[in-house]
Amino acid sequence: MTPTPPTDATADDRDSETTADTDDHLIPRLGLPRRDFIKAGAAVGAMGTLAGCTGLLDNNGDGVASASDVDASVPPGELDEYYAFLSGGHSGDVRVYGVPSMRQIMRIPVFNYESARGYGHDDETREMLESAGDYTWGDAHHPRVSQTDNDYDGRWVFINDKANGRMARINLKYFETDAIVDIPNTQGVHGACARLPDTDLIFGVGEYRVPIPNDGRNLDDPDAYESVLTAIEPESMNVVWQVRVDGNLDNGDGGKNGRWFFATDYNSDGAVTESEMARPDTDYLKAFDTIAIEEAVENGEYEEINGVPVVDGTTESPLNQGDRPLVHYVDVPKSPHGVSVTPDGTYAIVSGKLDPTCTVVEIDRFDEVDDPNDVIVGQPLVGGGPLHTAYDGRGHAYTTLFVDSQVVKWDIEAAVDAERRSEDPIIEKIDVHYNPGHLIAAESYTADPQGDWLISLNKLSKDRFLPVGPVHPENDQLIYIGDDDAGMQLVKDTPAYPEPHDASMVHRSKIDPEPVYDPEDLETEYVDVDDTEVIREDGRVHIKMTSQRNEFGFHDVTVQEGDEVTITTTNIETTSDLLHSLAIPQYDINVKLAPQETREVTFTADKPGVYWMYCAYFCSALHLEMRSRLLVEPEE
Ligand code: RUQ
Ligand code: CUA
Repeated sequence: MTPTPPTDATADDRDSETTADTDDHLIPRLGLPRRDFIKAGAAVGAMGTLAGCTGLLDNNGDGVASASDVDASVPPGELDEYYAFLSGGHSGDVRVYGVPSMRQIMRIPVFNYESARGYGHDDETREMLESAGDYTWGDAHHPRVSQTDNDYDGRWVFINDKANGRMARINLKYFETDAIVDIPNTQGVHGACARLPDTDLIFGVGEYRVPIPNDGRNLDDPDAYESVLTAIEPESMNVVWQVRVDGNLDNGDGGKNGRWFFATDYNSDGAVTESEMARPDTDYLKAFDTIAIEEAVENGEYEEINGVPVVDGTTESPLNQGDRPLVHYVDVPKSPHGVSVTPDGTYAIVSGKLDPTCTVVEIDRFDEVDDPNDVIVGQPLVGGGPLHTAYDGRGHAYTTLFVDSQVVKWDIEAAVDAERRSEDPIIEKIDVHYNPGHLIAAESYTADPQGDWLISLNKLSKDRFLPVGPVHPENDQLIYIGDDDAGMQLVKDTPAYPEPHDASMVHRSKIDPEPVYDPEDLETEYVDVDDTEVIREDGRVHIKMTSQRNEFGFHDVTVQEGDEVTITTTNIETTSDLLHSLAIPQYDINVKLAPQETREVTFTADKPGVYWMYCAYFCSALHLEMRSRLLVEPEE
């Protein structure tokens, strides 16, 4: 999303005071402190960590240092230290980068049909996409990696579809999407987060207010529209409950101790136009007591709507009046956007978006205070257009400033000690190019961030890359944050196809993908050399065949015009990285087959003629010869 800035300001009219502040902190230096040297050294291999003491470069001539002497190159043949999972926005996919090289290693289709991976082209993935709403695209925003005991466990990535109100699960054993659920009673599921420490619930944060159920009632009565928070069970991907609230819901994050979930609300008035939505000086941070909500569901205190127990969490709800309210409403300025919980679980930090502050909320105080606003313990003045906050595990917060085109580093405890709206907790600001949305620090969402790398996901790149027409790439900038003395150091620009939103960064030791499929994990039955056959029955033809270098199990198969044809193909290779595909272009088929993978595709042979079935993955010198004929006999 592109948030509405309070003014039209962009990088070009940055506050000169903050720029000067940046300069002060970005001073040339001789080297990294030892601990950071070790971390950086591990990241880039033994060599080349300090590429001489070059100082900082004013490489775009604006008088501001914008590159550093931290060498983030990863030599050919060497591997990165981190996986970064970046959402693809309205491309609908997830991109996998290696950090610090920022090389894009893989793309994982999620809400988009994609031919290179045959996603949406075989029966199983097509059915998954169609049964979850039959949409052809999605807007993937918030990739969150599953955790156990507040640390990444390498099992799954969950990601929302902001456009169509869906939630998807990516299986990290195979780096592929294995489940999508279309969430009822909501439009535009924005935030996507887990209940921690163990990812036992996934939350979809319902952004758009609509009538519930949305069946034609209350069409033009916005006061009667509602948003819901949705809880999803991660193993089954079933929606287990929802909570309706006043106002709307935007971004979210889970507390670390299995109880709290936080979501921002930029439309507390329930408005339907931009100017009305931006009018109130405060909107809400909502704190959901998920344990109390589960108790209400267990006690039957809900209304079932479209098959889902919906609990009433509005301010007027009787369930919200006692000493254990389901949802606490905290007033925060102004159209707040991101919320994230600090690694130690002490605070939830909310970004003001239309107010130049972040609001620090002490989570334990919810049980102690009568007025929910008394949970606010700090409110540093961070700069223009604060959107999202990440952590280094050393007590610092890093917040993107959309309007100022900067990332600001500030001290969390200093913000608690300082007066409200004070700049004292600010440590430094660094210019980014330009207009950042999210940012992510290595393992920032866990209890133990790594504290070395940070990526600022900038919405605009303007002139940072060769011009490619009116659609510009975005710019994911890599910043080194491992040296508090030297300050934040901008290391790398990375053009990104529109439009990444959020990311999670995971140390490579926590992810262990399989190089080859285990046939046991696949729904479709393995076809071995002895199993190749053609089964014909009442206008249905089932072709079971193998694929291997350099042929399919049949050189030709004849079917009748009008037959419903199913082809099941197994790539019987066991050599890793040796893929085949089954492409029948005139029938719009292209199924990918990784080693030991079996896929099935069904179509109606409604065009008589000769159709080459060929392999679209380059598999050997005789790859072009890997083709067989499908002969469709005309009806008599
Ligand atoms: S949002 S740029 Cu969809 Cu995460 Cu804030
Ligand atoms: Cu098999 Cu190309």
